[in-house]
Amino acid sequence: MNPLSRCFLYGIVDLGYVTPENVEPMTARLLEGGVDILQLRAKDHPKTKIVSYAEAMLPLTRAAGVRLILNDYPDLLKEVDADGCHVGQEDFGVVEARALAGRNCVIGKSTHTLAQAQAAEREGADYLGFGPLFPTGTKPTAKAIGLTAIRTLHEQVNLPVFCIGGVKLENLEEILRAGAQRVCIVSDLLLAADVTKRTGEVKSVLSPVT
Ligand code: TZP
Ligand code: MG
Repeated sequence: MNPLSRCFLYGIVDLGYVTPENVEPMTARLLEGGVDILQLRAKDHPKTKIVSYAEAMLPLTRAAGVRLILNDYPDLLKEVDADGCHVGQEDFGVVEARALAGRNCVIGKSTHTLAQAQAAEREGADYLGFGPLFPTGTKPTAKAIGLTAIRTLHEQVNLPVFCIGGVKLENLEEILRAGAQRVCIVSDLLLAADVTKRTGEVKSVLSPVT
């Protein structure tokens, strides 16, 4: 399994963009393009459906050696053999999420400020999301934080940090120049005419030598 330290591109199969029938083919395209870690995000979908989407994705993520992370519902890790769960500031604490998962797994946490990132590290998160950097239609209510905090964050926090929110192939170099090392991209991958190709292009900017 790809260790988190070697994960640079985080993809999300987001049911806001992907129909249930396309969960499996979209998973295949993202994996073929080279995502290093993959999340299932299905806002407002019933838990039973989330379990079935995850079960459709798991054979593919397993074969690729890529971790599958469930958004929002740590308790579902008791039902599905996914590798972890991602929680927001308004969701569960990391310790609570681990207890609900009931087994060894990866817990990621969304953060929007340096203070939240330091708190999530103290809580025992395995990785962080940091953003939204830019306004994004994928999470329209969230306030953009810009690029200025990224470098300090990496100096102060010793966890893998995935910068998220409005990250695209076209602004990736700018985000890396601001100090980002890892990114999570949703719509720029899922809405691309050729998802595999776009994912591969992003990957090669992130890790040109690997
Ligand atoms: N959390 C912060 S921004 C965001 C999430 C889930 C959405 C990012 O989506 P996109 O389409 O890559 O801007
Ligand atoms: Mg959440």
